[in-house]
Amino acid sequence: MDYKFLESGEVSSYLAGRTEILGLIDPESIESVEEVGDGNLNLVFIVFDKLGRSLVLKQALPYVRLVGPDWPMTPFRAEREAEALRIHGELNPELVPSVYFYDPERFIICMENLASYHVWRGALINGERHEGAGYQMGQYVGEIATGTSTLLMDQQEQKILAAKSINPELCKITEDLVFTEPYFDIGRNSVLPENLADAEEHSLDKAMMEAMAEAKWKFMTRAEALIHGDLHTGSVMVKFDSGTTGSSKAKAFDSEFAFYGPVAFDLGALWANYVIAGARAIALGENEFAEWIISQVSETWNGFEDTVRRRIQEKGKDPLWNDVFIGDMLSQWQEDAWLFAAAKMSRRVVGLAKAADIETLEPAKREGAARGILRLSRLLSQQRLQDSSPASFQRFALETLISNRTA
Ligand code: SR1
Ligand code: MG
Repeated sequence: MDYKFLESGEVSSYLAGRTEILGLIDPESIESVEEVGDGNLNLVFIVFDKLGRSLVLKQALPYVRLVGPDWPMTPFRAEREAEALRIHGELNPELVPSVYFYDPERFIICMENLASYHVWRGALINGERHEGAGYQMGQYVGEIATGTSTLLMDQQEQKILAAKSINPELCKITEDLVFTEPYFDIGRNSVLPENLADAEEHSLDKAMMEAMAEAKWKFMTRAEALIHGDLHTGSVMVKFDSGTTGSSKAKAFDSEFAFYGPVAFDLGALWANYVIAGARAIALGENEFAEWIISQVSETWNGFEDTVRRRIQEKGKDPLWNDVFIGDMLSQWQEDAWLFAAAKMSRRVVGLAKAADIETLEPAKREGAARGILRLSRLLSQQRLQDSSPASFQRFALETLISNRTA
């Protein structure tokens, strides 16, 4: 494969003549090009012209950026991302950045620069409360759960889209890093010396391993909807909404892991990352802020459930998919969200690709935060079978994180 890295010096000529960006930026008066990619996989450039207009160029590298060329990775994932952004954006025009064009030869997505937004993980680390962000992300997942599944899509169109949306290489990353490697280390796991015993206890827990087998099987076989596939707080941008006092706007991006998978995986990813942010706040003695963060579990669930019920009422066509069936589906998604949240929170503690919320804590505080997350993930993986309400999830999360705090 002939692969050409995008260089900042060529951005002006690269954009020249692209009719899709006419009026959005002037390629002949580019003022600045800054590479800002802080994720694990890609190159990301923010481009400004002399009038202050901007856009983003995101190029999928032919390897995993976090590790380097020793871990090759298909750049065709950019096509999956561009398609998911387009489809999710049609269902959620307010909750997804616009795509201006996709370049299949250079694996580059040209998209809206969310100039006044910040990555949610960073905003949480800074102690910002973005009211409404959790609910909006629940709405986003609810629109996808209904709008890309056979709940609302035309049966033929849905099958064709599902066939086109396979993303085997990116799914394999998740299957390995999230479900298997935390229990069967192939040399990519790491923790503080003070947490070695916690990591060992975690990896040897038989009940947890059984739960993870169930989680991995569901991830690999439940082709329900075109899910985001990596919906942590680093995949969400937030900003305070100047128009509405006390509320914020949120947008989901970075959907290169999108594939037809279980809806609850996206919910669980959000919940897990609220726990991770909450663990940081508790480690720093900010319990009130931690309570607010963890309350986003219910907020997200409410946004999701409201959207699913509303969409089925407005547009549902299949008479078999009545209120009783939708109620059963919601119960199953709720229980599975606990399962996936358990998987997603512990992998960020023991496995490759950790979370800045925890990693930037001084070791004495990180020790308790990491231990609390590992213990909580095991508790959640079992307790989901008794009571899978978001309120109960939140109670377990706060109690466990507080009781394991160190320093
Ligand atoms: C090798 S990629 C590591 C992680 O980064 C992404 O955000 C996904 O969560 C993936 O597991
Ligand atoms: Mg990402």
